[in-house]
Amino acid sequence: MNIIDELEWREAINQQTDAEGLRKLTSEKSISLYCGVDPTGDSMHIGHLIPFMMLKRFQLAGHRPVILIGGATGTIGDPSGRASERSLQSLEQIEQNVKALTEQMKKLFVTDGDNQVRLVNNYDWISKINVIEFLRDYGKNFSINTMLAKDVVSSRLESGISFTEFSYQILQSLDFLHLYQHEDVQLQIGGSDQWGNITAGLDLIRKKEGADTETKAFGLTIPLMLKSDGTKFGKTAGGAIWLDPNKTTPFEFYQFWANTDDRDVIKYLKYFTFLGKEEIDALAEKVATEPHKREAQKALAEEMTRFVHGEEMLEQAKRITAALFSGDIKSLTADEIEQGFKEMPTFTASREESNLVDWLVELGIEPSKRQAREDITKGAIMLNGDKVTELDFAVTADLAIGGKFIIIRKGKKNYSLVKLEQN
Ligand code: 383
Repeated sequence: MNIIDELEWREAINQQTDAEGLRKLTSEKSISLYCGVDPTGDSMHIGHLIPFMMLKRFQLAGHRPVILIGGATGTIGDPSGRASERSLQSLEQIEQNVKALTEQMKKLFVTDGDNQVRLVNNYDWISKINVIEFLRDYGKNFSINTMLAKDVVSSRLESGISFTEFSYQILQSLDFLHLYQHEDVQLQIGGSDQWGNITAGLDLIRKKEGADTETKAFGLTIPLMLKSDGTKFGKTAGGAIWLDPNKTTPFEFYQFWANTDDRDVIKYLKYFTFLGKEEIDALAEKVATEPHKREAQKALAEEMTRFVHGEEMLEQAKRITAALFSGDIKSLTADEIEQGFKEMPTFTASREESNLVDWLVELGIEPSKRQAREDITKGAIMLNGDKVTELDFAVTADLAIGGKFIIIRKGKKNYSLVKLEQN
C-alpha cells in the first residue's frame, strides 16, 4: 500500500496541497520530509505524538524523516491555535527544553538504519540571519495582505497580536526553504493548526526556487483528534498525558489508553498504533461482539505503552493493573505502589506501633472509633490486601511494603495509601 493510501485508511489526513502529486511522488521514489516541534515545555505530550508517529510511518514505508526542534522559533512562540499572546520564555529555559525534547525524540524515533530519523535545530540557521538580510532576502517575499488573511492572524486582529508572533510564519517558512535546499526535504507535515505556516513555506519556496517547485514541494496536515463524548482528547482531570515518565507514570499512561471509550478505540488504534488492517479489523469485531472484554482497549494500551516506555515498563503497568483488580497488593514493589496509588487519598503516619482502630481514626480514614470497629468486625477493612477482623490488631512498621507503604481498602474499592515517615 502506498503511504498516502495507508494514511487515508487510517483517517490521518486533514488537508493536502496536492494529493495526486504527493501520491505520485511517494510511490515513485523515497523522499525526505519533516515535522517540527517548539521547545515550549520539557516534555512532549500525546498530542505531539501524532505527527511524529506519522513521520515514523513514512520511515517504515522507506522515506527519510527529519525532526526539527525549534530552538529559534521557540524563542518567538507560534500564535497558531491560540487566542492570546504567549509570554516569552527565558533563553535558559528554552535551552533546557531543547535538550530534554532532543533526548526524548532520540529515544523514541532515532534508531540505526538506512533511512534513520535525522534531528535538526533551526537555531543553527535562523540565528545566523541578520536583520538586513532578513528584510531584504526574505521579507520581500511575504505579502502583508496574505499574512493578514491567514486564520492565525485574522482571528487575532480584534484581540491583538504582536509583531513578534505575526512574524512567526516567516521563520517557519525559512525552515522549510532551508531544509528543501540543504536536506532535500520535499514535504512538511503537522497538525491541522500548522496549515497556515506550512503553506506560507511553500509560497516562499516557489518564489525563491521557481514555479516548477509546485511538483516538488508539498504540505500535509493531520486532523485534530476529537473524542466522541465531545471532551478534549489527551487531557484527564489530572492534566495532559505526558511522555516523560516522571510527569505521567507508565501505569497512568497505560490506564489512559485502557479507559478509551468503545466508540473511539478503533479510531485510536488506526491513528496511533502500527497495527495493520487485519489486526485492527479483528479487534473491531471484538468490540462489536464482546465489548466487556475490552480487548481492543488492552491492545491499544499495550501498543502505546510499549512504544513510549518499553517492554519492561509495560509489564510493570500490567502488573499494577492486575494487582489493583485482584487486590493482591503485596505482590507489588514500593515503586509500583507509588505509581498505582498516585491519584488515591494519601496519608502520612509515624512508624510507631498503634492499635488499628486508633490508627484509622487518627489518620482520618475512619470518621469514628465506633465506625472503625464496625467496619473491622464486618470484614470491610483490608490491609495490604489481607482482611483484618481482630479489633486489637497492631499496626507496626514492619507491615509496610518496601518499608514505606501500607494500603488500606475500605469496602469494595475505597483505597487509601498510608506513607510511613522515613527516619
Ligand atoms: C517550528 C518550526 C518549523 C516547523 C514546525 C515548528 C513548530 C510548530 C508548532 N508545533 C506545535 C508545537 O510545537 O508550534 N510551529 O507544540 C505542535 N507540533 C505537532 C503538530 C501539532 C502542533 O509540535 O499540531 C501537534 O504536535 O504539528 O500543534 O520549521
